[in-house]
Amino acid sequence: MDPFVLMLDWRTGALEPHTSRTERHVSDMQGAYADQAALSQLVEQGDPLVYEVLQYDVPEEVGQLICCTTVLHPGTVGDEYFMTKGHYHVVRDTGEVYLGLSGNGQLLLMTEDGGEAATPIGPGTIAYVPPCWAHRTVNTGEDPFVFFAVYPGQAGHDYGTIEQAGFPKRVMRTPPGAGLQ
Ligand code: PAN
Ligand code: ZN
Repeated sequence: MDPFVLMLDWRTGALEPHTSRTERHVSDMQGAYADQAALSQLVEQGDPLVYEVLQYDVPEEVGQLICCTTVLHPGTVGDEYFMTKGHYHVVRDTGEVYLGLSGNGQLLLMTEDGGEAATPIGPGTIAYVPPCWAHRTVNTGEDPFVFFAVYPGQAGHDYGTIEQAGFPKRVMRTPPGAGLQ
């Protein structure tokens, strides 16, 4: 593998060049949100894009580092903010670094033995995901939430464990009018 450079647009998350672009629409998120009826309705109303990941692929091997950006769009399913699927790394003892670029969100973390954590991420925030911690991001703002991530080449993504167990916390918008008398 030869050295290379990538150009990152901090506002939009555009990464050039990239070798893969993964889109996740509402229909790809079955079971993730509390409000199943709201999810079905959104799918029928045009199945909006929830997030996209731009990545520059390198060999999925020990020693390599994978660089990618995520653009998590603003929106809700019912009152639950748009979020990523969330995953453990298949190779559990691999960490990750997230760098917030634009917009605002939350990083939710958990371990298989009951550990829980959450941290806000905004422009300039560097969040460290230690080995063995599952991670999911949530867009709590009104603009796209954009962040850059670097993780070990051999890590792999285990989505199934999260699809079964979910995360202990859901991040909900306060419904309009709630709390007003
Ligand atoms: C990130 C995530 C990305 C999309 O690059 O893969 O934000 O989230 P999901 O993979 O949970 O759909 C990362 O943590 N890579 O390891
Ligand atoms: Zn990860």
